[in-house]
Amino acid sequence: MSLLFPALFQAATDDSATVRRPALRFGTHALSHGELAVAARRFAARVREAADGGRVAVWATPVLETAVGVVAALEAGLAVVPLNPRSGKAELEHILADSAPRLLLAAPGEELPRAVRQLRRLDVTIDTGIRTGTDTGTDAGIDLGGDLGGGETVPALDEPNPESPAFVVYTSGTTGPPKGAVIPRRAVAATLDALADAWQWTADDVLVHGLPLFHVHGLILGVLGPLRRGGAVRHLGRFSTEGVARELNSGATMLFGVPTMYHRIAEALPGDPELVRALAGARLLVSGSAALPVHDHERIAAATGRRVVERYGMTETLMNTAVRADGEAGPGTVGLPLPGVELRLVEEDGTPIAAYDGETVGEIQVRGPNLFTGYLHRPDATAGAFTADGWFRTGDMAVRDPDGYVRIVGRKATDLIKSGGYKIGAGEIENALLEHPGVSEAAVTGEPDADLGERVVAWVVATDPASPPAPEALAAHVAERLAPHKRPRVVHYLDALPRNDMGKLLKRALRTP
Ligand code: MCA
Ligand code: AMP
Repeated sequence: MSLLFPALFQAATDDSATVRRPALRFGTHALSHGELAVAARRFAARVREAADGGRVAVWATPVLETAVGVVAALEAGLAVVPLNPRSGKAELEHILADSAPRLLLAAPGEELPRAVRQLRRLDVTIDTGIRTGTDTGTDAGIDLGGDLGGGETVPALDEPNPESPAFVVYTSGTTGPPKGAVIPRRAVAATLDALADAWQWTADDVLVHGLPLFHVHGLILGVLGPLRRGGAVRHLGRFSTEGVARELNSGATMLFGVPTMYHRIAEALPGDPELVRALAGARLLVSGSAALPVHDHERIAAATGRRVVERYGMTETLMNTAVRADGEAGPGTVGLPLPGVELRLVEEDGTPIAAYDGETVGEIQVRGPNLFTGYLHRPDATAGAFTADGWFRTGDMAVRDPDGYVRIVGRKATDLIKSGGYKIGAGEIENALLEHPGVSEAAVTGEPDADLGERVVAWVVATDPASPPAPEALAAHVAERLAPHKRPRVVHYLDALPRNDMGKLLKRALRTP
């Protein structure tokens, strides 16, 4: 029998070595696999009762309770809706109305905004079954039959159908509010096992990262990944190059980050010998969520002798390709399709491209067990996302090299912005800006940014051109409604937006001089 529920955490078997191994560490708060199994199973029973089969929202601050709450809800067989604790009012209200969670899990003491206060709240309690004053130390507390010493039993819950939803993760489109991607348990298991194969990821690995826990990258790959392997994750709470150096120099073996984090590492390396030593000694450095600039890749390689490997995925598809641990990690390549993933490039009209010439550009389409099942309450959007024969249209444009390596060269939609690794739809920001009384017209574009990859730029026609709203006021307006990472970093004021004879907005004409 497995330590946690079998299908998602199969690798964490119940041998006594795994039981004692570290599983999760957030600052000074840590749990071994055995402690996590007991705490999650105990809490799962409470979650299951309170949620009554409904979805479970998790207030995803970067703390141990978030990880335990997610594991417990999954063990209870329920779908988790991770919430960005910095979501603004409008975004939060939309997500809650759309996903209708029965319950909200949060760390004790966490102050919640008004929008979530109407939900039933359950504080995540971490009860590892280890009682002081008894001699039933860690081992005795973790009898996997469920006997926790003192005769108390915590039975494992039945493993749900692999097609049942594990997560509903909200992701931006070009227009309208974010859509909830329904990710089944089967996809989580498939993607984590494919990555394990690609990266020789084992129970001996200790991952470090400072990614947010309300997206696929930080939560599914960065927390469930190590747990499924029976290994460990140390979360930094908040990304810093000091934190990365400290953990990699004290036992961590792998680093996950978005390109902005690697950019900040590349900037810091010249003056930080501890950081150089840390990266040079790591087993694997992985970048994802956006393209890693060649310049940063090369600067890190030159300073540390290590090449960052990239993997390519999406909320809807989880992971599609990766540079393998034993593969050739060059700048600008996201590697080979993962085991089980079918990948093709197609022309504008849908014709598959046969060439592996490093030149012919096509849209990436994928099929495989890693895919989501659809957007919640959006059959129209789900249907539009797939071809008639079941390929998912990623909207990412790429070429394939003769050795099969995929290189992403761009994106189909200019109205999708990737900033700091977050996907941001221009439309949702335009709508938020238009709700400001000082804005009569608004357009949003993404522009290259050395740190963020792209920065959000707003083009605004003021209601009163004589006294337009200040850029900071517009940034705060968007941050409060949506989320701080969606706020415009630059605001340009125009007398009119450029339009063609039909009145259609010409976004391509909007470029910072
Ligand atoms: C600034 N702040 C504000 C305002 N201005 N707050 C409210 N109103 C304002 N007007 C605050 C911010 O909240 C934040 O607060 C601080 O100022 C700085 O924010 P910012 O400059 O936006 O960001 P940063 O702190 O520099 O963060 C860079 C980052 C971050 C750490 C790289 O962008 C990040 O964590 N990115 C990860 C994205 C990710 O995980 N994507 C995965 C999705 P404070 O200082 O208190 O924090 S993609 C995915 O999952 C797919 C599957 C894939 O392929 O991986
Ligand atoms: P999201 O929808 O937030 O999950 O972001 C998914 C998108 O991030 C993909 O469609 C790509 O455009 C982009 N992406 C993820 N990983 C990479 C990568 N390694 N290189 C380039 N783009 C990436």
